[in-house]
Amino acid sequence: MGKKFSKVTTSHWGAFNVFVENDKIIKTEPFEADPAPPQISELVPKAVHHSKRIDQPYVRKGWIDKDPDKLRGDDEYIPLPWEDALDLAAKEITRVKRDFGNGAIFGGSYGWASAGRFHHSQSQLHRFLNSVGGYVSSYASYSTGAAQAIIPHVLGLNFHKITWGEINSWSSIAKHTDNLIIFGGINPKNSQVSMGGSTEHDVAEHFKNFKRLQKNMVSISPQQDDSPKETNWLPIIPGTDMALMLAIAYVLETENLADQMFLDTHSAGYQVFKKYFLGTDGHSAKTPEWASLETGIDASQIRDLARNMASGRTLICVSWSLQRARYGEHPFWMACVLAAMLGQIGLPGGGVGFGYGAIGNVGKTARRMQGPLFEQGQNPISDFIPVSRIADMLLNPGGAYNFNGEQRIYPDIKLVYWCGGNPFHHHQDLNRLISAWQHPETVIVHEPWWTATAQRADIVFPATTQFERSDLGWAKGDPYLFFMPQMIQPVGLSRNDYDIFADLSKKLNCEEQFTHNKSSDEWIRDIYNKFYIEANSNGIKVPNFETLKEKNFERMPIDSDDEDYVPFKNFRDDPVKHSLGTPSGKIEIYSEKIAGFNYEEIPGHPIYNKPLLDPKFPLRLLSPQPHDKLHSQLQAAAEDLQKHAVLVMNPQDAEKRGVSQGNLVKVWNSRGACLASLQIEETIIPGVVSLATGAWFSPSKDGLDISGNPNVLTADLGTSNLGQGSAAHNIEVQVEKYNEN
Ligand SMILES: Nc1nc2c(c(=O)[nH]1)N[C@H]1C(S)=C(S)[C@@H](COP(=O)(O)OP(=O)(O)OC[C@H]3O[C@@H](n4cnc5c(=O)[nH]c(N)nc54)[C@H](O)[C@@H]3O)O[C@H]1N2
Ligand SMILES: Nc1nc2c(c(=O)[nH]1)N[C@H]1C(S)=C(S)[C@@H](COP(=O)(O)OP(=O)(O)OC[C@H]3O[C@@H](n4cnc5c(=O)[nH]c(N)nc54)[C@H](O)[C@@H]3O)O[C@H]1N2
Ligand SMILES: [Mo]
Repeated sequence: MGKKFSKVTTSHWGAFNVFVENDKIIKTEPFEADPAPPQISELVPKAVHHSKRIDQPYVRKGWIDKDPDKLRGDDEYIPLPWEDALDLAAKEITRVKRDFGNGAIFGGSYGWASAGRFHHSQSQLHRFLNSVGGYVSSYASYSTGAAQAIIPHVLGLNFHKITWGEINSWSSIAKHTDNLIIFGGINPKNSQVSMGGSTEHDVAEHFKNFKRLQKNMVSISPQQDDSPKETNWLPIIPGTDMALMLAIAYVLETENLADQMFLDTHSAGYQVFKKYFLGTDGHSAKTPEWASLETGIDASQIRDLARNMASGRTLICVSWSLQRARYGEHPFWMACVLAAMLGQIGLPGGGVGFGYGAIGNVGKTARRMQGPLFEQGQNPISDFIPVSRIADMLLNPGGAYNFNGEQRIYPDIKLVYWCGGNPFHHHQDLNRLISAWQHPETVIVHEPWWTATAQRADIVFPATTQFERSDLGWAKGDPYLFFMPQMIQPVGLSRNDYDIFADLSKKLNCEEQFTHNKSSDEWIRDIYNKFYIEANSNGIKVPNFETLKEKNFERMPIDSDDEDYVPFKNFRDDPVKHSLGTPSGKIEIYSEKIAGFNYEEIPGHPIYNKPLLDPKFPLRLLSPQPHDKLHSQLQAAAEDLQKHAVLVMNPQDAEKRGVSQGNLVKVWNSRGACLASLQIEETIIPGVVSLATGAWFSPSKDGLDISGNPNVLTADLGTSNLGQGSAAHNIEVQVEKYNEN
């Protein structure tokens, strides 16, 4: 490794230049083609060489001593040589397999880990566990659990197919859309991030362009800065978008603005649903006056909004955050209903779009192609849980639960294996997870840093970061290809996830199956070569492996070829020949199937369920994504700069509590408490506070989380019996000034 050099790498943040001196990362600089480069240059070098890196393998003392009084999270760690740690893990996997079967191993291992097509932690773990006979997996994501369940019932398509395929591109919006009606915002800060990276961050640019084009842009959100300043802010009380949408439906119907012809030919069940919002089925009528009381928006503004939406080409954009809350399926379903009522599904720049800006590559036009892929193999175990039911599963082995029309049984998990995620950052109600986490007999974790999850494992394997190994960089929707060169030697005794699993597979007699007798470098070359052949045979010219390695990166000539793609056009043109994959073949405004599940909170059509909040805690807490980090990553360095996370509060609420800018505050409810540093802003509505995710959960002896992780406060309830998605947003809290000592 040369003494001093710089090279480009990519990450979930996109690409950047890395400067190395004497085997240390000294700084990073923006990638030249990125108009809005990520602001992580200070954090990367500090985090990679931080004292919180795990320097070698460890075992938890109480686990090895079989001491039941020592709990995970409150114990010591004993350093172990690699060989001994690997032996321990292999023996434990063998024991659990023999005594309980592979159905007692949970390998869901949700988490973003690092970019890179080969060293993708989850794929590595899944391939390894498949080689040893399988594992209980997890379904869907924390990001879009409810959406993935509801959208196929309504539009007959997998949610990812819509996100990456049936969507208007940014340029199509620029050309055709008059009204951009945005629920939950389109935030350039969120679009900085994408699975595998977005290289040219351009969301903010699109909005400047839309402004020049004089589009009508409305951002309906509890926080003004959820959308670029070019949009008009319509503040709303969180969790009440459904009420607003129903009132829009009411206006469209009663003012003859709904496209009855489109509804007749392309949707099913409108007549039944209509009775609900008109109030002719015994429910109250969903008038603008009714919705005004729920949403905090004037009835006249609701009327104007509905009339505007019916004039010109309208795209309804819904942020993923709306479904990351209790009853989150409804606003997603209802957005499809409104788009059907406007009759613009299948017209350029019209209809509905989910998650623009949520991650950077949504709406981009790079040609869809399969990137370099590391195969995970087949899992012989079919059992799974909806991803965010992890604590329920651990607390209720053998317990029954509902999911999307099925009644399922939670498995009895004896061994949890996590590689590339941080459940003690990402899961809701962390105090509940602490109890649940005591249930398995063994927890094995691979991590580069001593995260709260690593600190709650029995066997801890130190993993390299992406800078300590070579890899391939590619992301869906992005035109770039990267060879991500190894920059520095592994820090401490850390090893690549692949090499750890390769050694374990040797000890478990499945080495051949897991490694195919290849080193990681051979794998990288081979998966690239496969991709190279496929891409070239599809007419996409990509460089060969040696050339890419030499050049470091390449921009593929694949943009713009589906820029003008019109989602659902075929269905619009001929709904019989190109029927949707729903039971009726049409957009299901009423779903017999969902009605047949008999779930009270989600009957056969979308309804408004008032958020159920404990009135003892008067503020509503939002927990959005952090602007300066990817979830909890790089937090080792970030928390050195800022010890407590930041709570955003409206001046009126601050005044009531006698708290001021920069004060340390305690945020609490019946589930837990944390500290935060107060930021007072007019950009958030009164009654609502916002605390971004990303802090490293650090409870003090009395359970107060010093870091400010909102998940000590959030509720661990599924979105509904249908989706069982994570419901992190919109929970109740109280805030007061915190006096240290
Ligand atoms: N309250 C609330 N909670 C939320 C959300 C919310 O909106 N509100 N959002 C949810 C959502 S959408 C998500 S996606 C989750 C995100 O939750 P996670 O994806 O779990 O969060 P990360 O911090 O990205 O965790 C990835 C971990 O992988 C580690 N890692 C990085 N590279 C490697 C590697 O090469 N090998 C190994 N072994 N480990 C590696 C990192 O150090 C880090 O600890 O959070 C969820 N939680
Ligand atoms: N910088 C950065 N970007 C990220 C990530 C990151 O960690 N850091 N994580 C990525 C991941 S994994 C994901 S899944 C996406 C998530 O993308 P989103 O789900 O879009 O993002 P959030 O930040 O959770 O929420 C966006 C905003 O929604 C608003 N909101 C919350 N509840 C409601 C409601 O009931 N009604 C309305 N109208 N608005 C509401 C909040 O004010 C919040 O700021 O972000 C991605 N982008
Ligand atoms: Mo996510």
